[in-house]
Amino acid sequence: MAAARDFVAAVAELTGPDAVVWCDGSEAERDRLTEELCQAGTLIRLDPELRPNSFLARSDPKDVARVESATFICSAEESDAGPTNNWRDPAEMRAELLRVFAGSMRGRTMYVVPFSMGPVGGPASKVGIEITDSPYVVVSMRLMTRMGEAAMDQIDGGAEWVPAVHSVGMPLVTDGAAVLPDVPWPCNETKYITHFPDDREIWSFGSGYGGNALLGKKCYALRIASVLARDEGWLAEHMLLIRLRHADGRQFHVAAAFPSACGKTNLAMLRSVLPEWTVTTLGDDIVWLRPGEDGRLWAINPEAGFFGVAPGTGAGTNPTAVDTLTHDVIFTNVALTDDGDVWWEGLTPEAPEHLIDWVGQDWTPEVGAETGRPAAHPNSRFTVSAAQCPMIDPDWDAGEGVPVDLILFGGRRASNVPLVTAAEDWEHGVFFGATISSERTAAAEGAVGELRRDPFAMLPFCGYHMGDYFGHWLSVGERLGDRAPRIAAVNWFRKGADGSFLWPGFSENARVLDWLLRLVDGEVTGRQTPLGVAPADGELQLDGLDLPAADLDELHRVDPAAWSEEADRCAGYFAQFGDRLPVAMSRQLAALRERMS
Ligand code: GTP
Ligand code: SPV
Ligand code: MN
Repeated sequence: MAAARDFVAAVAELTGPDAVVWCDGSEAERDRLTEELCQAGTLIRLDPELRPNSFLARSDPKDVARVESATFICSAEESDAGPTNNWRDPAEMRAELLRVFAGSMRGRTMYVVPFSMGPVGGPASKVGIEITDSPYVVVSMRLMTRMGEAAMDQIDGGAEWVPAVHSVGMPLVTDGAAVLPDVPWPCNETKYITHFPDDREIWSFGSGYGGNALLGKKCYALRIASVLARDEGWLAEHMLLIRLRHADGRQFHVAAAFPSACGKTNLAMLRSVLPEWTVTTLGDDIVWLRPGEDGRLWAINPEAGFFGVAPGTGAGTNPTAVDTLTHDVIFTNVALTDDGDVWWEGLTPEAPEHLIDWVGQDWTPEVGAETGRPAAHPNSRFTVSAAQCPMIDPDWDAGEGVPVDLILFGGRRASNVPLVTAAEDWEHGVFFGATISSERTAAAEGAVGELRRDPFAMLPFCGYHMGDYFGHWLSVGERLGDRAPRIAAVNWFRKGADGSFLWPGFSENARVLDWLLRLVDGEVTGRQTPLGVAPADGELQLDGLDLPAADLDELHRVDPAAWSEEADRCAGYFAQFGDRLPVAMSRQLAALRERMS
């Protein structure tokens, strides 16, 4: 407790805010902050009838996504960050942070935000304190985590906590004591999203957006937590989590790792086209998994809300998300309608006749067509409490979590990767995870569409050496033995010769889950392919689906020549891990090569 207060005092001393406010997480506090944010022009209150208690924020156009190039893992040894992370010497980074944070909150209020990842006091939960000069971050953290007094009580009661310091990096008082005007979305060209895994500490400077600023999410629940998980024998993963109940009473839990903007929120809110299955949502982005006393792998969602991609979310693709967003939502970088509501590409088939786009300019479908500018930024997002999702699972808040039966890995692959392949065993499944590649999306800066390797969908989120991380997955599997969940690879994004998706996706994905769960239960056996186990003829339930036989063949096709090239690329990728690549992964790669020849 003293440590927490000393830490807050030290950060205040360094950053020089006008005031320090300890947040209690109350509704009154939220109302006060949103009112202030509206006054400041950061938030626009949406029409209270159409979208009660909801707001629109427009970020600085230079602060719209995670900045992977400015994300650092500052472990004592460079080799512990590994070749897939940016590393900085911790002492050098601390010196740089002292420099940029010095006076960075002048003229602003510093908020102290205690939060719990996982239900407060739960056996797998962890606490932290985010210190921030962004009230937008405070109201977002209130939706995304269990924030406020109850979390602080845990810290006061002696729970280990992670300090997480955040500044938008735009003081309102200069070194020469001149007072500057504020802007709706303060940020800084210089950005540092830094992690000190040895000290379990997070410092983030210069951005107010998403995972750069809501430090409980990627920084804590993935980068720092993956290190804790390595040391303590569990897994911190970029996964969704759902429960599927069969009409006959059986139930299963499925976790799935897909890269950013590759369909986790959609699958998390799956409305099954197969009437025998009912899905409920447990989480859409992060899952903490630990071997339980019964030898099974138990999962919790450490978050309390959804920070979901808006574009592409509509009644046809994700009706549950649409129904979740009817009130108490913070939208960021979507378009504003003339009646004070929001819109984004894909919300409805046709755009309204007039909008204010995400940069605050007039937008019409004609302007959009002429300029190619979307009305909503491709990485525009909604922030909303999970509790108001109409299909949230009754146990989503349960501290002990749920036992996992099936783990999926997937990415966006226009070619080569079949619709579904089950792994032979855990080691083969770890190889699936280690070899995920995906076309880049707008969730991070960089060229959209470019194919990149994204092992376990954790490339931007693993807090230590990726080779060691593969090894850690293998060791967890050894511990679970025959109680380990089944693992499978899926790809909803394979395209035909005309460039359109072959698989209808969305609610139809239930057909793939149905086959996999029947495989888990021994009802079907599948057929062997050079990649693993695929549905045998007739096993995939396709009734009611208008899918040409040729498309189905293409969805399942395994092209040996293309896969030999995949294997070469994979070998090139694995080479960077040197002797920290587990032998099991080289063995799996060699086996794949042999099956392709
Ligand atoms: P992060 O929040 O960034 O980690 O991503 P996420 O994986 O939760 O992303 P989300 O579910 O919001 O993915 C959004 C994008 O995936 C949208 O463009 C959707 O249209 C697309 N998408 C989701 N499911 C499917 C599917 O089954 N088929 C196709 N073709 N697209 C899909
Ligand atoms: C992702 O990019 O995977 C997200 C959004 O879930 S952010 O929180 O910004 O990282
Ligand atoms: Mn994510």
